[in-house]
This record gives sequence, C-alpha cells and structure tokens, in this order.
Amino acid sequence: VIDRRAFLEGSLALAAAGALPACAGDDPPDPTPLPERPPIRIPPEWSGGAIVAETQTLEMKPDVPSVIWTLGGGAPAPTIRVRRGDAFSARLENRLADHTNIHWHGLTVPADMDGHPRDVAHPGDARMYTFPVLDRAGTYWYHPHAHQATAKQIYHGMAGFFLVEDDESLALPLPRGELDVPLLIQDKRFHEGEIEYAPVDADIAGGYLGDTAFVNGVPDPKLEVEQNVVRLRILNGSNARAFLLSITDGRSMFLIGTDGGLIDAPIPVTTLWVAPAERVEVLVDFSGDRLGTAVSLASRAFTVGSGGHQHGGSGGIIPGFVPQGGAFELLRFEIARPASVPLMVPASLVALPPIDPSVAVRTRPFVLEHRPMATVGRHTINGLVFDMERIDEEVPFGETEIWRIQSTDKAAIHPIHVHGGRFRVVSRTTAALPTDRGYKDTVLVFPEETVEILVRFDAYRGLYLFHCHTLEHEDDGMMLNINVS
Ligand SMILES: [Cu+2]
Repeated sequence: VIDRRAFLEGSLALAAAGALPACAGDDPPDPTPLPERPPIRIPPEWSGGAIVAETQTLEMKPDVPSVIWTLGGGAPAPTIRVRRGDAFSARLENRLADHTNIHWHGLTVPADMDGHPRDVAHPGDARMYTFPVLDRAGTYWYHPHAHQATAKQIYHGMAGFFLVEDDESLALPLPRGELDVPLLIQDKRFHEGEIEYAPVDADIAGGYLGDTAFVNGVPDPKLEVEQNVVRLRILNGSNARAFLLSITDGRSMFLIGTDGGLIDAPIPVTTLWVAPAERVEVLVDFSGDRLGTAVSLASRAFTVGSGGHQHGGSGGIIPGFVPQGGAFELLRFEIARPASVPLMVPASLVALPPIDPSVAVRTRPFVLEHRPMATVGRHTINGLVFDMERIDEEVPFGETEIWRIQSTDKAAIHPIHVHGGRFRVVSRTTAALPTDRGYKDTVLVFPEETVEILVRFDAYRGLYLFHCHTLEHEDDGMMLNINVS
C-alpha cells in the first residue's frame, strides 16, 4: 500500500521561516524585512549552433566558488527556444576530461541524434546534432547521456531547457516574456564548498540525495513577480529526489502542461508530484496579493513505500541530510509591482486526443527490481542489467502497444523514461495523478506499483532506450535497448 501523506509539519516549518504572506488588513505591512534572498537567474536563450562542454568555476552559493561542469557556459545551460517545424542543429565540442554527449529529452529525434551512450564525443572531439523539431509545443530539456557518466555530469551542472512553441500555443492568452518562467530544480550536496558527487553503495539504493535545493543554479532564491498570473515551467533535474510541490499558503496552482506540452484545460491542484526528469507547467495567480508580501513554492514532506531504504543512503552519517520526502522551500515569490497587462487563467487550452488503450495490438511487460545483494547491477528491468550492445526489445514501427511497468521495489520510486517520443498513461494501481492526463515521456512509478502506458513509435526506426531516470539506478544498469524496426 502506498502512503502518500503530505505532512502538515512541512508547511508549518515554512510558515515559521517567514514564507507566508503578511496578514491582510488596514495596517501598513509589517516593517520587519524578509530575510534577503539571492535573485533567481534566468538562463540566456539560444537557438542552436556551437556549444562547448567544459568545467568552469562559478559561485553556486554566494561567495563560495565551485567547479561545475557546463554545457554552453552556465548552469543551467542556455535555454533553447524554437518553433515546431524548425530545423535544429548544434555542434557539441567536448573540452571535458570525460566522454559526453547530449540527449534531447522528450523530443522525437532520429536514433543516431538521440544521445545513445554508444554515440559519444570523447575528450577533445566534437559531435554534430541536427534534426527537425517535430514535437508539440512544450517544455523539454537536454542533458548528457554517456555510459555510466549521466548521473555525475547532470549533477555537476549539465542540463538546460528546450522549449518548443507552435502556432496553437502562441495563440493562447498565456503569460509570456518575464511572466513565463523556466525553473530547473535540483538538490545538491556540498562538502567544503564543493558540490560533492561521491555516491557510496547505500546511495545507489534510493539514489543520491542533496541537502540544498537549487532553482536555476541558485540556492533558496527569490523571484519578484507582478500582481498577475504567472506561468512556471518546472523541471525536476535532480538525480533522485522527487518533489511534492505546493504553494506555502495552500492556494491552488493550475496545471496546464506536462512533459509533452499543454493539456486540454487547466486543472486546479494544491499539491503536484514532480519526479526526476518530469516537467509540469502551472499557472499561479498573484493578482490578489498585496504589494510587498511574499509566498513560496515548496516541496511538502511525504512518505512512500514500506522498505525504508530511501531514508538511508550515506546520509545516515551526514549532518543535515534530508531524506527522500523531506520538506524544502524552493522559491520565494515577492509581489513587487502591479500587473502590466492583467491576465486570467484560461478556461480551456488545446485539443488533447483521448487515451484509447483499445487500439493497442499487444501488451509488453517490464518488471523493475531492486536486488540489494547483487554485486553488479543492483537494479534490473526484466532481470537484465544494461548492455550497450544487446537489443532487449524489438518494437514494430507504427504499432501501438501497452507497456505494463511493474515495480517490485518496496522502497524507492522509479521515474521511467522512454526515448524516441511520447506516451500516454493508461492506468496505475494507485490513484491517478493529474499529470497522467497529458503527454508524458517520464512516468513516476511508486513502490510496488504497476503503471500501464500507451506507446507508439511512428517517426523513426532505430535504437532507443527505456530506463529509470533516478540517475544512480540508470548508471547501475536499470536500462534496456529498444529497437524500433
Ligand atoms: Cu529507479
């Protein structure tokens, strides 16, 4: 049985930390200033061309220089913004001392452009990527996918947004410009001022968890907002940590998009799961907030599973360790100015085809297993540990299938990602999530849960991947080769 309780203590702790808005009334606002927060960074935009992978020294905490690994010179990497139908190209130059590549997460690209771990740029080499942008308007992302190096490279900073717009999305009365905010959330662990990535055996079980939440590379930042509706494009770029998002005063967020773009109509929610690699787009309405007040985006405390190992890891001996399910305050919104052009939450968005499992021609089973006693590959799919040269599933081009993903793990979550396109969620053995409504490329599978998804490859043939996006699980071999033929 899954226990998804969200504990009140999480919200109360945040209230005590000053995250709740000042009381409304006739009196002037409380003159006690809020504790100062660094402003959030918005990554520069980029539409293709040369991109360099290299290390840089940046202040990840104020006045604390850290060596980070960058794609395009920052963390997050530059935000790619393109139109559907555009031709995209990028030339990756690898100045790292490690092999690397780029996976265009969620995008439908030819197999040899997808960043399969057999296709890497070695140190000093370059690699060319070119593909047409076929996918719906949405919030996608890009990151390395090199063999047994994905976790380390994303953790050290190599990740950025890939935003697609189309005529339909641009015709909607949605917030734009400064009111359309990409938020890359990642937890990291510090050791003597350096971002530390040093997983021990125990970290492989539940994944590598951090003690500090960064939003766009800034710990505990603030974002000044208008008294208006704001669009947040939230990407969980953490290696292993899931977030249960909420606004600290309990107000609704309006879910408008999932991994694969907009849904049909906004869904009001007070909490929202976002597992590693998942994206959610929400509207938050600040139009009724008083100037000078503040409210925060937070992750509520939660528990999942019965096995307990997600609470362990090397954190058991690290002061300040925050287990899976620990509460975080993520981003403080400071209400700074009146609305420029007042917006509303729209009543409807775009046409969304129904989910019709009756069109599936077969069901393909995948069993996720955690084998704590194994010496190699403690996480398996269908009993297999990833082998780059072995084809595990032959999937016919253009045929719709149900993939039944069954987790036998009693403790850890597994966010399962399919390369090469998008899918729909047919069912799950726990209560449906609001994000199950939209197009997905990564689905959160809770401990001991079975999730069915509807999959079809109809753009390209070739070798794609099916894997867990808890990155320590992926590097441990929780990944299969899917050949579309
Ligand atoms: Cu996993």
